[in-house]
Amino acid sequence: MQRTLIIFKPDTVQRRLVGQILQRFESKGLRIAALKLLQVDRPLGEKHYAEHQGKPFFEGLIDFITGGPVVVGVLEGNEAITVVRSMLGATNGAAAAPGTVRGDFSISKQNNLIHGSDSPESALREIALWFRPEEVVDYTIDGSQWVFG
Ligand code: DGI
Repeated sequence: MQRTLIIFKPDTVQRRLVGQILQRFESKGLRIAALKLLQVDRPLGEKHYAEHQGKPFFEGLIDFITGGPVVVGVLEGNEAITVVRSMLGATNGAAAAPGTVRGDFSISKQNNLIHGSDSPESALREIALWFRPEEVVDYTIDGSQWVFG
């Protein structure tokens, strides 16, 4: 069982697509371990995207992620990191395959709706950045043996 961080970026909230996309993750079998809506400030945005500091799109990316509230969550399941990344599709929505979240709902490189952690190390770092330990909840969903096998 693995945990991953997801962010419904400001474009998802503004376009009122949070419920529709969250539904995809739940239908896949992922369990919501944490979920909250918040306004991101620049220091938090810069920490989250620290690996992109210095790149030409960095300031625009921070303007974007702080441009309206986000919904951030932790999803848990078998190979959750890879499963979420493959459900999201390629970074550039214009190139993402149909059937993926970005392929179905985004036509932009920057406004690509959802962030998903890209490795176990990133997931640990990002979950600790966005959530206090007590905000990530351990519980069992009845019948989950039918989902996780
Ligand atoms: O892990 P991803 O979100 O798929 O992609 P990433 O970690 O390489 O980049 C983080 C975000 O930065 C991405 O979701 C959108 C933005 N980004 C990445 N490359 C570019 C970009 N934005 C612009 N405008 N141009 C880029 O080349």
